[in-house]
Amino acid sequence: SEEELAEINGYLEKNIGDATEDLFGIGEGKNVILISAESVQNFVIGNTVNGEEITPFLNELIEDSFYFTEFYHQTAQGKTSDSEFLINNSLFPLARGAVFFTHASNEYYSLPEILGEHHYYTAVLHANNGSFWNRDAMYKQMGYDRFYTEDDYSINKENSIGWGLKDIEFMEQSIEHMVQMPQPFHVKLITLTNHFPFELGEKDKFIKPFDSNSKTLNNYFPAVRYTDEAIKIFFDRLKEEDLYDDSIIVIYGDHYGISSFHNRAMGTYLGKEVTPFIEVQLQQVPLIIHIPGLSGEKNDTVGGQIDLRPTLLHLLGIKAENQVVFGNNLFSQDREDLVILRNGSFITKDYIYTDDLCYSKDEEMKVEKMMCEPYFDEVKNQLEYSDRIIYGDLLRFNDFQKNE
Ligand code: GP9
Ligand code: MN
Repeated sequence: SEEELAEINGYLEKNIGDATEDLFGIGEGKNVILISAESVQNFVIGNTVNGEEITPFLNELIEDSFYFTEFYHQTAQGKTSDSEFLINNSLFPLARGAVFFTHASNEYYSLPEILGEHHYYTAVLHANNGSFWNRDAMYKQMGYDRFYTEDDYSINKENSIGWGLKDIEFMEQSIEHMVQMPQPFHVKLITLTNHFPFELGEKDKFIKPFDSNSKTLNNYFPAVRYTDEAIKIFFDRLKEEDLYDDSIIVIYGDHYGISSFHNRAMGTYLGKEVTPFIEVQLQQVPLIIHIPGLSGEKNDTVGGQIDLRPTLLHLLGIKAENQVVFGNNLFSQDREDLVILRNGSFITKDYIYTDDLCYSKDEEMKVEKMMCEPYFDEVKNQLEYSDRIIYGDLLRFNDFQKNE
């Protein structure tokens, strides 16, 4: 009901961070390009396998970008679609099922809709079937102008592998679509090659696989390396088409690629046992925000996908005061470092809570549960309030939110 939404709003207002002026509006009016990097986890960044870099391009890009060193995915069973939901709405996905399927006819006030109000042309590019994850329905509901699906790409045996069109081909063909778009545009490109089971043709393996008893983990590395190359080519093509200077480019991982099923092999790679404490940290995905002309910096705030929308709106100079959102601007100095994973595990500046145990990040060991307790209510409230919004379709009562 309306009262319910008012209660949730009252709660959220207390939690709104400052209004830091730092970087506010720095990207105003620029194209906003999101790259959803399939299954790319943060542990590959700056790392090597068999002595070879896994993400040479991203490593170089980070040097003149804002790179968030501790950023978590918050997805559940809805995988990629959950990450899209988090980023567009700054709400939590559901604990079970995929909200893209179960609540596609809800009222939302999504990122594409907001950008549309600011005269952006908005589109998603993804060379898969348009109805996968119910995207065609949900994208309409979230206000995208256009969804480029597999029907908009030329796909054949030679240029595809595994799930479909190879990332390099996808990037090249996507640029052809982008040059046709009115500007400013907001696009999201969703890569696909680095998807389980990480299949790759021999000539696309730019680095050698890992050697362990997990074929999945072994093949993960060359597959990530391939996606890194595709992103590099995308940047080259952006520059050639004169789209680079007027764009903000954001690269993030959608969710983990290596499940806990492969913990043994992962432990061999990392050189340490994958305990529940390490496993939570393996839920980190890269977040790189590249703004041409700015040098950027490394940022160690503890953030999650739910925070990306407020962060982007901040950079674009779009005020977000009356929005019903659970994330906050990652550039804010006095934001609370707290990330809540969908299973109820959470991460603060100093602690990790998972499986009913509290761990100290500094000491890398279990500590008294009371150290984590101060966060319990907030974690519970946030997940519950977000769920109530979705189950009750509460945003339909929120007609005061549309500012400007
Ligand atoms: C499919 C792609 C991969 O279109 O998004 O889906 P996933 O299994 O990662 O959710
Ligand atoms: Mn995915």
